[in-house]
Amino acid sequence: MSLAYIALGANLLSSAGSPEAALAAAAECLAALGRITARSSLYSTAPVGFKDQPRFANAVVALETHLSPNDLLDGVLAIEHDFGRDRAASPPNGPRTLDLDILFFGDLVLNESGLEIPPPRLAGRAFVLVPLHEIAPDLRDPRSGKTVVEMLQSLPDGAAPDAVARIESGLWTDTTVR
Ligand code: PH2
Ligand code: MG
Ligand code: MG
Repeated sequence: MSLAYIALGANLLSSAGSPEAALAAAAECLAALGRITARSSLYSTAPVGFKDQPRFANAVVALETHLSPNDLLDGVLAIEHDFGRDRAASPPNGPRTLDLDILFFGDLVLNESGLEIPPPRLAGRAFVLVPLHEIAPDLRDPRSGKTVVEMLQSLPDGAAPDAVARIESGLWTDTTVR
């Protein structure tokens, strides 16, 4: 059994409805790949990397799973696909109906071309670190040895105050943690 952390993101409408609804529905789908043991709040975040696109809904969940890392990757890519993710239609860092990124898989470090765990840019991304900090502040990046708290403290100052803003959504709150 492994404990994985998965980041959820969306900023386009999908078959599920709003990005917030997509994240709530995607969390239910993730529960079919294991057991969700923790769930951050839902956040509205300023787009990073490609500015000319809507704000994102972001969150992080912890998933206890029997799957291998590659089977978990296949599972999350299938969920992205079910929500209409079209990689060809959008530039890197561009808008998407659903993005599911495996942040951690136990203390595994994986450097495969289609699957890097942890993701190389993790430490610089407040839209991941802020929700992750809520559920796993003391988790360590197995590459750098830094905890989530330390990575968050190392982020450059001066981000806009609303860059990562907690939002209330009944849809998300009702997502089951079993
Ligand atoms: N995902 C990206 C690029 N930029 N910005 C925000 N705010 N949230 C994201 O999830 C996000 C992003 C690439 O996956
Ligand atoms: Mg991503
Ligand atoms: Mg991704």
